[in-house]
Amino acid sequence: MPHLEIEGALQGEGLRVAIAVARFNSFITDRLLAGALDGLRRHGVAEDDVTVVRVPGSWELPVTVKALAESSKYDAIISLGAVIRGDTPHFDYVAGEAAKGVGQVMVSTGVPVAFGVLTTNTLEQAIDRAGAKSGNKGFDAATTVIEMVSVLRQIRGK
Ligand code: INI
Repeated sequence: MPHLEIEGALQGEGLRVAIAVARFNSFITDRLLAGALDGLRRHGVAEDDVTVVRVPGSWELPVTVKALAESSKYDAIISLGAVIRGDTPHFDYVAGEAAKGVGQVMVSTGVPVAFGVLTTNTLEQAIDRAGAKSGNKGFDAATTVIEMVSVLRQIRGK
């Protein structure tokens, strides 16, 4: 059956991207940021078109992402953080709110936002996902937003 298909292009030329990155667990998040910057650069996003915003922790990501999305200055936003399980329920609150809040901003504003927040049981699992065994989730977040800008522009007919 003939059908139309929409697929995002991985072409970042001209895109303005903001990255909100948590300083908590910066040993990990610095590597996620490096991966995201590499992913943007390698897909054609100009350095001058990228803004990095540092915030204390992943809890602060939703309100930051909201302000960035509502500013209309960015085509896409990447949120980066690392929430690593400890001995208390704190993990669940921070990880849950970060995921829910960032997701709500994307849906309510229509601006693509990548959830590059690691939620892991151990530091080793976080290291694996920040440039070691399991790739770099910051890099993946960069390609995701570039793809989603393209998908949404096609749907919106822009
Ligand atoms: N913030 C994180 O980004 N990761 C964590 O693992 C974490 N833990 O475990 O506490 C964390 N807490 C800080 C939180 O994000 C806020 O910055 C803090 O509660 C102040 O609002």
